[in-house]
Amino acid sequence: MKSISLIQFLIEEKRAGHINSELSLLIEVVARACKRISVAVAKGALGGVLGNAGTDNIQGEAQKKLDVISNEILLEANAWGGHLAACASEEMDDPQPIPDAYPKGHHLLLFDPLDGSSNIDVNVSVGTIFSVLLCPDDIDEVRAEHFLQKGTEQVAAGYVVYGPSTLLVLTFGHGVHEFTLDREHGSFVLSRRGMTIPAQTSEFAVNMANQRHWEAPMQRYVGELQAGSTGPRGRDFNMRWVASMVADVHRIVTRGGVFIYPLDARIREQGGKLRLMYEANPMAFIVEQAGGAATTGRERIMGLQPTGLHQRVPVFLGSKDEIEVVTRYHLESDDSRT
Ligand code: FBP
Repeated sequence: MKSISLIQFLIEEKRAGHINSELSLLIEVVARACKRISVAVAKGALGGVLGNAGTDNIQGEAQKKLDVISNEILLEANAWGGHLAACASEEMDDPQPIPDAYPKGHHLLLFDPLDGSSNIDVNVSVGTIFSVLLCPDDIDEVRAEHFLQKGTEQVAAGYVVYGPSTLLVLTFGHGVHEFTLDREHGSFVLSRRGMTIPAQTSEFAVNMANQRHWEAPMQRYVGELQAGSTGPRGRDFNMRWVASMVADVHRIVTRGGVFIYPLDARIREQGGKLRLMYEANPMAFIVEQAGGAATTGRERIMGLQPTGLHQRVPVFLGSKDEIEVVTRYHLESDDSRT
């Protein structure tokens, strides 16, 4: 395959009318920032970037040094480009306006600067997840409420995996495409065009340690997967859990599977573990664009009306047939209780 750089691909997408110049520039800037994060992650202990930063984020989670460094790299890179009205991050309580010194654009950017924090210090793949929305017209000051748009309003979404190789996976609503960072030339090169998720799968990803806290339909679903060929599903299933959403989802976008972070008794009050605006929605957009499905166990994730910038939701995503089964089990269980 003739090598196509990310820049070339963005020009093609512009010519096809899928994106405009401002969105193209935005993606270029985010990709460049992620190249810098990739260098910082790869340095590890030699760069003094491992361990805790000694501060907590709005969710009361201890911030890792790389959480803070990645957040700053993305903020700095996106401040002066003129393609953004504001951005919001897992690591910041409130949206970050574009400094008055710089021109403002028409897009809103949300990101989880470093996903998979529990894996940073043990050299397991981590990543960056981002979502792009349009900023409502005629507003003087961008506030959190302007970001609270349904996932179906996203104009772009992507993630970067910092693993053995650094990969950028992207959608503008016209399929899902993967780019690999060519470290020698310092540029992202198209490595897979039009990725698709098989409807059927025998692979599931969930943190089994939380099983005793799960709802009944979730117990039923995973119990049947574990029973395999001796149970009602009549075939065997295998399990994987990296505990970095980007790595687990990338495996699914590459070869199929289901990823589940359900509601459980420990996290019922907060509504789930993963965040809707910069984890669930961008991953749901990518998975749906690759032919998969993404629900809360009950509703389509991208159809949810957000109520808060750091809102959490249950996440069930991946191969369509399995998401259909586990969602049906939850709805049947709800019906049986009414
Ligand atoms: P952050 O690291 O960005 O907070 O993301 C949450 C996350 O690490 C996901 O990447 C991952 O899927 C999940 O939490 C792992 O949860 P657990 O520690 O329960 O296995």
